[in-house]
Amino acid sequence: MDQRVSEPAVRHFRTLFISDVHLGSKAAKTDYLLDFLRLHDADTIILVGDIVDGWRLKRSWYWPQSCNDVVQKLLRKARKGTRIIYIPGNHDEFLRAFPGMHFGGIEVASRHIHESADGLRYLVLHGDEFDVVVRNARLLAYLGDWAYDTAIVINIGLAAVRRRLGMPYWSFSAWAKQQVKHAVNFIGEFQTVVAAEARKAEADGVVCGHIHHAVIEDIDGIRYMNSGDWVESCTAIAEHADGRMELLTWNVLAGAPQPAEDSSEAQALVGSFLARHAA
Ligand SMILES: [Mn+2]
Repeated sequence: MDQRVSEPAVRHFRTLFISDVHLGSKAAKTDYLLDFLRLHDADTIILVGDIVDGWRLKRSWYWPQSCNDVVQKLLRKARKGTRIIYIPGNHDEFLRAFPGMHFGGIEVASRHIHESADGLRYLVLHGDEFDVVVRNARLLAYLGDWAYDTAIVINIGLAAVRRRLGMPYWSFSAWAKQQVKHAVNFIGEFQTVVAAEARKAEADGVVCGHIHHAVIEDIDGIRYMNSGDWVESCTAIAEHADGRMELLTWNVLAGAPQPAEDSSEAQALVGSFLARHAA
């Protein structure tokens, strides 16, 4: 598993999409992500949600040095000129209260339109807002567009109420993944719904996360890309200089061990956020 080879070169991309790291969860593969971030660079890095697992942290604090190292690595890239956009997911929804905000050079946005080098428009979002649609796909298809849009608004509203009451976000996808028999069907439904949303936004494609299932494929003429996760699969979507998209998997540690970075900045940033907003 731990195969170290001689120092590999840093790969540079136009864009990197990373999602579902779940920092603060013991399952987060932070050592693999650190290794990946050290050996991969980009003009723009888009964090597609669930980077920090705020709900897990609220239940019990788990924040080892490697979590600070990941935050520090990203802040350093931002300082060196990488544009970093953070699209919150349901596990880091405390950031959703701050669209348009910048912290440490990182921009927070609820959604983003990414224009690729080959002139295509990609809608970038986390994807949890479609849980309710996937769950009730058949009913909503029957009731039509109005019910579909209303269901999404109600889902967002309910999430806000649960948040105010200190209740965790109820994730349909997490529940559905436990129901193994339904999981394959669920992934297909989710992909279809997200692709339809991209078409509504007049985009050529979509980049999302949330369901921890990395893939690049065409769905009904829409390029559907899911950047996967760093809990199990250790995947990212990379855009080459010419706009070509590639799914990267980083499940072998390649880099040499490195000293821990100065984490005071990362610690202060995360600490102040959680103190104010996840208390
Ligand atoms: Mn999610």
